[in-house]
Amino acid sequence: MNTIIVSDLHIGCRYFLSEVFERFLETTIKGYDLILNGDIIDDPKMELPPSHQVILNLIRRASHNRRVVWIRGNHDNGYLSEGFERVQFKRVHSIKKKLLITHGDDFDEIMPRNQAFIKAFKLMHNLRIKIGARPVHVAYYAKKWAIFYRYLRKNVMRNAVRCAVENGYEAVTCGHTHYPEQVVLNGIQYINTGAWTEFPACYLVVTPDKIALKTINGNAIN
Ligand SMILES: [Mn+2]
Repeated sequence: MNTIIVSDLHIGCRYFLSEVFERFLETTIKGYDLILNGDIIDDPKMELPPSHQVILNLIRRASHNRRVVWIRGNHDNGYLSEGFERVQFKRVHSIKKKLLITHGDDFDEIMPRNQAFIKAFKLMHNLRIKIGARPVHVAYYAKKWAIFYRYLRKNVMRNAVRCAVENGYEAVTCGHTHYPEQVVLNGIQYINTGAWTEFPACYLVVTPDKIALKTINGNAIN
């Protein structure tokens, strides 16, 4: 069975591209298994706007005629909702010995240790919006901090690749960094599927002979 993998939808977040994702679910993924690789819900305690609730209903419906796996990330860990009996919730998933799939927060040694920095950072982000700057998702703002962001990205990448090597996988895919990329490091393919809170929204297509990262308009990412 062929599989499609997406990550970091952040359903409930004002930047979630709900209409784009709805179209994607109704068209692109027909005939594929679906893997949701973490941070699918932005905040489990928050009530969802109706247009976002629709997406959860579509995911629920999709699970009745294909395999749907929901891998927990740092945002949606502990999320429980009725009607997802056919969805498999887990922290790590794999497709044979070929592809290791996990959100990536376990590989992140930087963010959890820098709570004070994150707090200050969010404060500045909020202040910036209050001053009148165009509101952007906090991850988008983080990308302006190029050196810190690059360090975070590479840290997740290096640890993911190390984990793939140690466990005998040919490739590994994560989300978490909100930065779509497909690279080869130490002979291991590392793919990050980015986020659905900004363009280009990406998805990974896994077939018996290839692993390809694509944007929603069908283009390959590199
Ligand atoms: Mn995320």
